[in-house]
Amino acid sequence: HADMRAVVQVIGVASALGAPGDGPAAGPAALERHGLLQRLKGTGIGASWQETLEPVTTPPAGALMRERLDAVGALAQRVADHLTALAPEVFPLVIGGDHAVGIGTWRGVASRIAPRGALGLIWIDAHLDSHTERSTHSGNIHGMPLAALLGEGDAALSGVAGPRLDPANVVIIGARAWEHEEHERLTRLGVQVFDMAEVRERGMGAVFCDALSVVRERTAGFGVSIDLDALDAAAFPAVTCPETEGIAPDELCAALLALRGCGDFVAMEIVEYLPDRDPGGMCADWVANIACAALGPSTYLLRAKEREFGAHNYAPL
Ligand code: 6HN
Ligand code: MN
Ligand code: MN
Ligand code: MN
Repeated sequence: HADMRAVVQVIGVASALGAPGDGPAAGPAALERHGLLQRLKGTGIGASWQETLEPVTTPPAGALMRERLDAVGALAQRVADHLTALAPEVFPLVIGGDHAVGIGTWRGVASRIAPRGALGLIWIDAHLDSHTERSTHSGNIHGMPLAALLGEGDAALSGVAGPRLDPANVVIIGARAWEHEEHERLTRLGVQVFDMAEVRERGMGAVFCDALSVVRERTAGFGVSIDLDALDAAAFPAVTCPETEGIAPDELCAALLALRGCGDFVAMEIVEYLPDRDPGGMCADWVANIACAALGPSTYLLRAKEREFGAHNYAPL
């Protein structure tokens, strides 16, 4: 089924291990049913649904933090290994699941490009996701993945194989709800945060352009992690932790079009889709719009892929 020559390969991670409820585990299957892959192919790119990974063990509700950290860490390691094993020319699109899957995604992607250099990352989120198991208020591990990627917190998460992110190569866009400990951590580490006040003041396009220069400056490639709760809760209610006053979905899509010109854009992740809160499929349509905005064809990307596959051995057009 998986077309090995497809450039974009979708990897679902049907996990809610990091979330307070089990809803996000149903995200990949719901988006697949709603036609995400067909929408991607409809833009003219080669795309296939490569695999959907699931947790091997799911601790019961109310399990101890130790048990939950180990379960999330084990899944993250499997996601990282899975991405590392993909052919080098593949562009992975990871579909969550809650945002804790990002620990696996970005350690795996960083390993893939390590021979060429460091990874940059744009983290689009209403939250900062920079707690550790010691600073968390809620106890939910999806509030911790960015800290873990930066090397902070329990070894089950921060010790997943692969290079740590360098804080200088990471930016957050759209933040508007955080606890002081995670904000202090990011300030200490020097991660640049374009919060929602700045997005409103300067516009999403201008902020995204600045974010791109930061994550591309000292790196061999960069990725984009989209937590759908970055979007305004009124327009996109289908997430676990909805927050008002967020980014408008069409505003996000418009900004993401800039990615089509970036030959060093190496992976994307879309997480926290909650099908239970999307009975009409309106939010699933937005998810497809977002993926297509970022991954649709560009002359730059197609030429780069042609160089790798040979102009006539490459399946997209
Ligand atoms: N997410 N800061 C809050 C917490 O529970 O630690 C919210 C985390 C939300 C995480 O949506 O990916
Ligand atoms: Mn969030
Ligand atoms: Mn609190
Ligand atoms: Mn998040």
